[in-house]
Amino acid sequence: EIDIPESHPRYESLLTRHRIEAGVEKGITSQQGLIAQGRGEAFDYLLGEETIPSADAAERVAAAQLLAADHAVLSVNGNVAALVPGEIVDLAEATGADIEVNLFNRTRERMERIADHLRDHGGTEIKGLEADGRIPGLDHERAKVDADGIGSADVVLVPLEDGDRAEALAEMGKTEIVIDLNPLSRSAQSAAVPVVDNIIRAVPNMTAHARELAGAADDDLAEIIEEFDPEETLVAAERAIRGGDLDG
Ligand code: PTJ
Repeated sequence: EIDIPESHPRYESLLTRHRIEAGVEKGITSQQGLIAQGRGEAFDYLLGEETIPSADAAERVAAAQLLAADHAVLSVNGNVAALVPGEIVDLAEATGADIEVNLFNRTRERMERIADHLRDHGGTEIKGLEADGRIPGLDHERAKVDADGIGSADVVLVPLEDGDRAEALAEMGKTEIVIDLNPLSRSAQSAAVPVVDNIIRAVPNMTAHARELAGAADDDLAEIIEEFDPEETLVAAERAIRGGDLDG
């Protein structure tokens, strides 16, 4: 990677930026991914660049959802692949979820590069290239999914997702876990489990929660899921952003 002193006050933010840049250079991340990252950073700055308690709680619920699912899928786009490739593979292993490459700006070349990149980080079966399923209500390219992946999943993790697709997936009846630093985004608003945190922190923390919950009984997972209120989480995140109340 690059040489940023760990003592630098914006160490994590600079490292993240560098990973996105390297992703663009490798043909993994789209140019629009740079803009998306900038948008995310602004919210992260306001959140204090830390996992607020309400986000940690949502990450635990997300882990419970993934463990309780019949068929969970982790959706990976160009930003996710650049920022947390190995961490996504770890989360898939900890929860038994599938990994599917699913792009907003879909090109065959980028699909393949991302799948290769995930395999370089330990991923084995990477879905997304079949594209034999469709999300209703979206235009052709943006609707493509694997029939035996997102197409038949009951729970999907869609980090940094575009609002239209997040809404369309929710309308298909899928339980949607969204990671998005903007609590006002349509993606976060349409999620069953909105996680308002940087994906860099969110994914490893979900894995830690999944490992801790691995032996939990079905009833206990169901209770964790049942008690969660997505609206409350969004309100807490917005309060933290507006007021700097990090206990939000
Ligand atoms: O690789 P592709 O073609 O699938 O394209 C991926 C992007 C992200 C470019 C595409 O889906 C897009 O344009 O997304 P948006 O509409 O910019 O939405 C991305 C959301 O993710 C925004 O609300 C950002 O605030 C948020 N975000 C950006 N970086 C992070 C983030 N959330 C969490 N962690 C981040 N590091």
